[in-house]
Amino acid sequence: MGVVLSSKIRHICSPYDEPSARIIIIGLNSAGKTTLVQRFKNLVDLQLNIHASFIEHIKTEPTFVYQIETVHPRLAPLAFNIWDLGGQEKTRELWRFYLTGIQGVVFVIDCHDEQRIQLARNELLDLSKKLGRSSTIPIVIAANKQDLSHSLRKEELIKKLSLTKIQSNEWKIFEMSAHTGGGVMEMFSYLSEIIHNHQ
Ligand SMILES: Nc1nc2c(ncn2[C@@H]2O[C@H](COP(=O)(O)OP(=O)(O)O)[C@@H](O)[C@H]2O)c(=O)[nH]1
Ligand SMILES: [Mg+2]
Repeated sequence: MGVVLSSKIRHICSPYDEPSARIIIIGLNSAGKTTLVQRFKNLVDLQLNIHASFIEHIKTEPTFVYQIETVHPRLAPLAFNIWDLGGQEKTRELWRFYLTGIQGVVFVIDCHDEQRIQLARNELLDLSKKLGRSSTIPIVIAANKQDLSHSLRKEELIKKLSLTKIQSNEWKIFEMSAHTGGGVMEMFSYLSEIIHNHQ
């Protein structure tokens, strides 16, 4: 079936009976979605386990349909069930099937790939339409690959993605690097708080 299920699917529900939020991570292929999820898990491991170490190079394979990870950050009000969806052209047509029951979206942008920014913009605006006019599901935009020189910064990205056209959903941009981990915890903390406040 080509469905890649993570070997780490241990719990769709939280094992500690703590509240959890179902979120999807989407964006074009190679934007850094899988690296971002794995970096988040690594940073949480570092918080929780003194024997954990920072993974210098996170290796990823192309995600064909989806992978699921469950992450329990310390001190955050919610755990996350994260659905990391494939971003290839054919797979993007399937995103709409994963929108039911979600509480948040992380849209990852490769800020070093200016050539595909318009394509990413169209997918993002299309997603916000699919979520519906009255949707209050927060969209967080991960402005990824900030460690590379000439990456687009937040202000330019707001213009290039026409973010002001998104009226129904709350959105916020976070500059980050899934490689260095910069900005990653801030984004997930924000998402956790905002979803918690909506509940
Ligand atoms: N320089 C840099 N490269 C990154 C970053 N995040 C991901 N990558 C690289 O981008 C490529 C695609 O990453 P991947 O996570 O598989 O993308 P996905 O298709 O969106 O899941 C890989 O070579 C990653 O090492 C980042 O923050 N900085
Ligand atoms: Mg992937």
